[in-house]
Amino acid sequence: PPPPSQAENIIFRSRLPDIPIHNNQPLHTYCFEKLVEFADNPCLISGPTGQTYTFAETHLLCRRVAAGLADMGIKQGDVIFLLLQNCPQFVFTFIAASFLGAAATAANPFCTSAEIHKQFTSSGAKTVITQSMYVDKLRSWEEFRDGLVVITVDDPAAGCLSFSVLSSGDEAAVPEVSIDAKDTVALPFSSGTTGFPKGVELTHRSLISSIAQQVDGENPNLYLKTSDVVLCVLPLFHIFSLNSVLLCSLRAGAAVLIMPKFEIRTMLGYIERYKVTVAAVVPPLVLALAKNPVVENYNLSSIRIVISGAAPLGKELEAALSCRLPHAILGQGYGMTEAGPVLSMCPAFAKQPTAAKSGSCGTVVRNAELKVIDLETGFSLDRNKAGEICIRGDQIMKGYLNDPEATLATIDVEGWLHTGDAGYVDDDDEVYIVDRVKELIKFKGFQVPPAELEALLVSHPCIADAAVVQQKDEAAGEVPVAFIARSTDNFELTEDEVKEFIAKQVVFYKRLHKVYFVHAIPKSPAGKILRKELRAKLANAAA
Ligand code: 4UU
Repeated sequence: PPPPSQAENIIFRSRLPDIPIHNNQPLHTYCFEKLVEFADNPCLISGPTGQTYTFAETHLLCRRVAAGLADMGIKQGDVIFLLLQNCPQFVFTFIAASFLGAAATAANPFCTSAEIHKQFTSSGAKTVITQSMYVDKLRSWEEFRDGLVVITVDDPAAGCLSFSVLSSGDEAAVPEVSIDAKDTVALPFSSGTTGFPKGVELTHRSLISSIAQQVDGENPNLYLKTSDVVLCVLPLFHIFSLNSVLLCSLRAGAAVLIMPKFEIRTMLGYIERYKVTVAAVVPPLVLALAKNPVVENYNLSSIRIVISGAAPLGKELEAALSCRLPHAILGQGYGMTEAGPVLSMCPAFAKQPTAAKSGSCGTVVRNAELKVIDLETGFSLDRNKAGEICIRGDQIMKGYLNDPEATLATIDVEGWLHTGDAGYVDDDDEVYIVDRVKELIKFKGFQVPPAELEALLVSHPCIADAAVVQQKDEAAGEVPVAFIARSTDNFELTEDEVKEFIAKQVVFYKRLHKVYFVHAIPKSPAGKILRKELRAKLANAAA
């Protein structure tokens, strides 16, 4: 539908002035713009091996891998599939793709073979970079049998190539390509406001704009120094870590401490040993840092900034962590894959910090416009009034890959991206999220798309109809639960059978935590599931 007409939009902007952003160049050029200045500084530190790559070494490896990929036939416009835990090779390959004018899509290696295959085919990827322990997930694919090139960063499994075929490329032989700022460079997957996961086309321009909005200018909103050591424990296949940890650090000249997976003692040990100064976390990690008794045994005094994002952070939790890290600035970033991803960031992270209140997601990033619209009328709302948050600027996605319909449903004709988050802006320009009006469920910050689970459920012969919604959960924030209408003659289907049926087919965070049997799923006249009604049912049952 066309946007409703309102004489004038009420638009919120950053507390910080706009800055010039040179987003007309390739992402790798922008990230390594100050290579000469940073050349000998540590860039990537591998936690498990302790191996450090300087900026010069990192840049060299990125170019070698780019040449290696080109030798294997990867061309401009191709997509490379990363199925990796965090590791330096993730970084080399991601940046190498940028050099070639190609794009990288990264999937969670914990996903099932079928989940990974969906992303693989939908992204149109050509080559897979993974670890030998995940190769079994690819073996059943037709593409694998037909000779798909699979490269492993460790000792190659049967039928795979070693990463050394890439890293031994000739850095002087990186093909010259002419990259348009509107070319896609990263293709993370997100279900957005509705439906199945889709490829989110983030261009060179979107990512440069987003990084610049965070770390560029005289007074960066997120002030990273060349002496900083930034903790990279959140997975690089998710946009929070990829953008705000990795790419922002490359741009600002900070070192990135790479951890393949979260383990509390290992993480605390690294923080102490490498003197981590900036930690990007999700609320369950804040919980661990604030409440786990083992934290007392480590010296975490090097930490000066903790950025929490990807899910709501409770005030009590923030206060509890504050007690443990009295010298650190705690604050939130608010992001969404489609938004490039950052919409707002705590202003206390700035070089010239300004105060932020507990519970706020910070202020809208600079060089961007944010509005809050009435869910019914679409008209923009004034301060302190909650509605759907919309964002506009060069940082947002180009669109969903091969899905113009979903793109149009998310970015309107005036260029506003509709987030599906309900929130408001207060008198001090701070953004607060109060609810999620889209169907997406977030388990510890991980995306759980209900549509995916519903499709699996109705494929069961004893299930006539199904709806999946979130239920509040202390540890995970939210967990998916299902309402199920059984086929009339199959009343023997049990809750455990349903849970098991799903658990076999999905990654751990998409598992159902509860099943409610109902006679019918409430639907609108148009046939849409009335999720609000189901969520209200759960809230009433809990009260
Ligand atoms: C309440 O979660 C993300 C990106 C997060 C991010 C990125 C860069 C945070 C800080 C940063 O610097 O992306 P998605 O696409 O996985 O999920 C998006 C959704 C949002 O629409 C919102 O519902 O995750 C929720 N969300 C939050 N909710 C994200 N951040 C927050 C937050 N508080 N701080």
